Amino acid sequence: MKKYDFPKGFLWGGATAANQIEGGYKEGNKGLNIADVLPGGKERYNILMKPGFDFEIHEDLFFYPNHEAIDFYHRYEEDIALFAEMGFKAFRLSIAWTRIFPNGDESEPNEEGLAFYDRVFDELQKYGIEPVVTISHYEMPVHLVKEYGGWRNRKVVSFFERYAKAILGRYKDKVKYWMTFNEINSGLVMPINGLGFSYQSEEDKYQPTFQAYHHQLVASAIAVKACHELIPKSKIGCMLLFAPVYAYDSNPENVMYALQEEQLFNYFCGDVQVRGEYPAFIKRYFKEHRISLEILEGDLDLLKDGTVDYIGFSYYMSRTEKKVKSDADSSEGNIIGGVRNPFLETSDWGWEIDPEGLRISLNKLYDRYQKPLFVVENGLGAYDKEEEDGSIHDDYRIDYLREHIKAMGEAIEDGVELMGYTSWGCIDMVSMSTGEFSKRYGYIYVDKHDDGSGTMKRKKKKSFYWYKDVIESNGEKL
Ligand code: BGP
Repeated sequence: MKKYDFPKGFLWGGATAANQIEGGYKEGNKGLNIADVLPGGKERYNILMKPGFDFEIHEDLFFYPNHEAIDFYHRYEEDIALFAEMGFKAFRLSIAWTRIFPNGDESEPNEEGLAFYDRVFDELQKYGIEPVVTISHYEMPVHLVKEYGGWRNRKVVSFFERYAKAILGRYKDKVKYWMTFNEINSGLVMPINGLGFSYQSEEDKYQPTFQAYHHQLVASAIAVKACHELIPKSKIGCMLLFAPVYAYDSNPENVMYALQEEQLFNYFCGDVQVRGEYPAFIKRYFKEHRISLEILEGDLDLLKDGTVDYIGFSYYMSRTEKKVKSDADSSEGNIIGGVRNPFLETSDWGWEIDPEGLRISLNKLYDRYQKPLFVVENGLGAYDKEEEDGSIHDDYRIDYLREHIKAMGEAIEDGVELMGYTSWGCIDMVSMSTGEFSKRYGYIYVDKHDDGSGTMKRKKKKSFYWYKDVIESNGEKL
């Protein structure tokens, strides 16, 4: 097999988010966040994708998988020891905003929450694992959603600033790699997670959404600036959900449509965060949809001063588009839409599997921005089966990851500057879109099930040993 030349110091590791692993949803004075009020199962997907959710907890109707998650809150030592055994160089995690500011609008941070992440970072340091911290990963305080209307409200910028500065200052000697908002562009399809509000009508897709984005982009720039000031040796990135858009065929109408979808979904936020200004293409879109942003004095300077050092992105799938679609074309399950690509197979949840698309994404992003890239999420959600002897042979996961790692190796040969790879869900956890435990990504199995039962016991899958070899050989042994 061809051997790839990954750079020295490449950050191999795994990625998680606080709300999907920690549990302890009321411990240590933690407040409620969006993920805490999302039920598991079928309801969840509808809530994320459809208008009209009310952000209340209905204890009698639903099961809330994030409340316990996989109990990382109490088991982080055991989990980090397992990551160290695999040889992780980096571990991506997020800080739960509501552990630090339970309601989001307090004036002082919550010491118990701060102390928890001190313990986690110290544990990582013990093994020489670099934390890669997402400041906000789909976990806005519910209070900010209900009382302020999420990111639509300008006041949230200051609340976020207080939160970001509190953690940047506190962990300045422990954390070098940061990212502001997880998959910031995903708010265009899942506004609840990303922007902290639920569409009540089609119209909400335009003016309110982009005003909320303006606030969030300003908040991101403030955090980037603060990070540079407080931690001079740090690197702070944006984090995009990147799914390269292919035209369905060579019909120029479809090519143009695919290009526009790519501009809006893949590049709108990144252009602001990387280049420090709104891209030219968005002006026409704003005009056509009667969007007029309220921009305060100084905002545009802030955007210029708060550009990121690297581009973190998640990659799970590509997307294929044509201008006129029928229901029969639909790529059902491909979470960000598009039409079915006849050349690709899909995961059990309908996500199209496309390793070459990762090489394409890396080339597109590097061509556009010439900044270091970091693949901070990628992986296969699959059902795992425990054999009678308790072992788990997840060869399908190994195949998926191998092909994607090869694609990164090819992109590096293409000239792309790549900092690292933290595959998603290095340990099984709650799925973001389904709220299920049975959609598993991990190298480490967790005995926890969709009905909430299970011992929480951790177990190494076959992929655990495979990934350990990959890291040990710096990507030579695939
Ligand atoms: C990304 C999110 C993660 C995550 C992953 C897999 O969009 O940043 O939070 O969970 O997707 O998605 P899922 O859990 O729905 O399979």
